[in-house]
Amino acid sequence: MSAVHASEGKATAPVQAEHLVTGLLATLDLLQVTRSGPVLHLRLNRPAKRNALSDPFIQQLHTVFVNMPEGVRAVMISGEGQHFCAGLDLSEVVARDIDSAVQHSRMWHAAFDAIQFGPVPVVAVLHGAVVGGGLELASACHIRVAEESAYFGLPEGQRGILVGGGGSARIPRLMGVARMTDLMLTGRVYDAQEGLNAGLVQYVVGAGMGLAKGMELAQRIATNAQMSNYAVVQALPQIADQAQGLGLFTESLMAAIAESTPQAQERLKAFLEGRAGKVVKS
Ligand code: 1HE
Repeated sequence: MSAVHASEGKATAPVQAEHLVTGLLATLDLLQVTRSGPVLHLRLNRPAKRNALSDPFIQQLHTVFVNMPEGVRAVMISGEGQHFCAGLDLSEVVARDIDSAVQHSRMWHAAFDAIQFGPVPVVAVLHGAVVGGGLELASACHIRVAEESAYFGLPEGQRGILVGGGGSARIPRLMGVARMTDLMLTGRVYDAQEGLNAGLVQYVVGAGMGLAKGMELAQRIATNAQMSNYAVVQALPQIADQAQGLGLFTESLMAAIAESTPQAQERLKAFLEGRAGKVVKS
């Protein structure tokens, strides 16, 4: 564990017990939303259907990210039941015509863009099946923690469809086009360790350890200066897509904005006065 996660020189506050939120987010029936201090925890809550993503489910996810409660600094997403998410609700696909199919995919894009380019970093805790649209959802998050039970697949090829939730843009940026092509054409399934080796996830933990690890990371992320976190989740993917010259210019602008915030000024001063944590080995 790094020693620089201390906020302005103080030890990280103990994790508060999770409590159910009130208001709009409490009315969402497919998500259970709880809060622990600055961390909002979203549980995909349709275990009988393996958290398959129906239209209302996608809309409810979107609702959370455009109605982020005051003071939330990081989000954790996990799945109830034996699996993180079985992907698209296949029962809804059957009756769709071409116009509504395009609009359906665009609805997923809007929701997952709201996650990736939303106000705060998002940690996904993965277990069991993380397949199809479930992997697309995970790839819209910023940090992915996999329990050993997690497995990753893109069964769209077998179902006669293609990814439509942003997977073709996001997943190759994590694992490369060749690996994604292999998963889609052959139906290959990666286990948690293979997902780690391929760059799909950043952490693998033992059975039942995912939520604790995800919450530890989310709480630590929440202690960073807000503008630094915002710059990481907004600017890094944009810069990666830009030509180098434009990317460097974007970096200069974003760096100047981040370092000019009062939070940054206070943190820099704290280090210089010996009040902040040092960088040490894990
Ligand atoms: C579903 C779905 C679903 C389960 N849509 N209802 N995704 C897939 O191709 C994955 C399909 N699902 C599976 O392979 C398996 O269900 C699992 C490996 C995830 C879980 O297996 P298991 O044995 O624990 O559960 P189950 O018995 O298969 O399923 C339990 C119930 O969930 C059952 O319904 P029930 O009414 O008979 O109890 C299943 O029908 C239901 N269920 N998965 C609808 N996906 C934007 S484009 C994205 C494109 C994609 O995501 S394609 C990949 C779709």
